[in-house]
Amino acid sequence: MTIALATQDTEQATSEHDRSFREDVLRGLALRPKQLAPKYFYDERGSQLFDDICALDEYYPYHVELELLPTVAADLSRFFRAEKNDELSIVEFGAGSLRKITPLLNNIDTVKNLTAIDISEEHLLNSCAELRRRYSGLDVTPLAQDFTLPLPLSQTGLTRMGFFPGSTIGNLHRQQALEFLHNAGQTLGSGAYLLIGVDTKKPEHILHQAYNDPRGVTANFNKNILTRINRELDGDFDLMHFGHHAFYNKEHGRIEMHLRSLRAQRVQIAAREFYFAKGESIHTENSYKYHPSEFATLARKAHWHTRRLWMAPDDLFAISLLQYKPATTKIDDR
Ligand code: AVJ
Repeated sequence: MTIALATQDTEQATSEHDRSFREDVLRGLALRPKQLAPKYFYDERGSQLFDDICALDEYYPYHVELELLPTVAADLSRFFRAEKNDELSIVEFGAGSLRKITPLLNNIDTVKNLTAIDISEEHLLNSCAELRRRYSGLDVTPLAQDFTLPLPLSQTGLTRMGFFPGSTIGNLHRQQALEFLHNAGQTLGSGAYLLIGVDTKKPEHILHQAYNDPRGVTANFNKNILTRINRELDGDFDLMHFGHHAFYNKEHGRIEMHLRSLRAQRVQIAAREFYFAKGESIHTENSYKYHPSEFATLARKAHWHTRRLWMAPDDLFAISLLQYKPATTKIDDR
């Protein structure tokens, strides 16, 4: 029953999504510097390319977090038992291929239901179907939408835990991250938990390699957004004349990805024309890196308190368990 309802919701979200894609692309390419939102990477092909990135040795955030998760899950199982929260409802933000939920489900036997939110509908529905086959007692609800939007969650009476792995929060700049944390708190409710994976600051060459793999998978992932614009918005980008450019911006503590115009050129999109100077770039993604203490301070500003912190070997990645305790009075909010 939940499944039928969720399907209706996703159909609505999809047409809205198509409209905003067109508007966002036209608006973003009219800005200086030109920019596109990273959520638009994830059409069917883009989601596949992201999975290919995760298979690369250079892309450490995926492997390192996945290796840390069984330990986290075993600790969590004990933690929730001690807190007397017997049954758990998990909401995964930006669920993608749903590979990271497995260690949690295998180690915590009190998870009753899972709401999986992801913008890539096909990909999400396939992953949810597979999960249902593997965990027959689990109630799985897909929601195909932008995970930063408010969620229509039904009351369950269970303890809620948001799950936001992969350092996807790194795509958001500080203000957006605060907004996300605030909204997640409002949706999940007072006392709820959020298990969040956050990539750390580290020697630059490690970061550089992760976003400049020698096989060019990341470059293809980046350029796929142009292919998508060509197909869905009647564009005529020539992929030969754009280059992948990713670097660590130390001042802002983030990896930036750009698509750089390799020559002066004009591009048509939805019957409009856009001019690119040689060397001009489209900023397609930020991936912020946080020291664990930096992240705890940010979360605290949105009333999320750090209850546990797990660090991967060499501090390559961090996973935090936060708890939402919104201030009840203004005096509290210092
Ligand atoms: C899925 C947003 C966490 O920022 O590392 C991977 C996306 N971009 N390689 C990241 C990505 C280039 C990834 N996130």
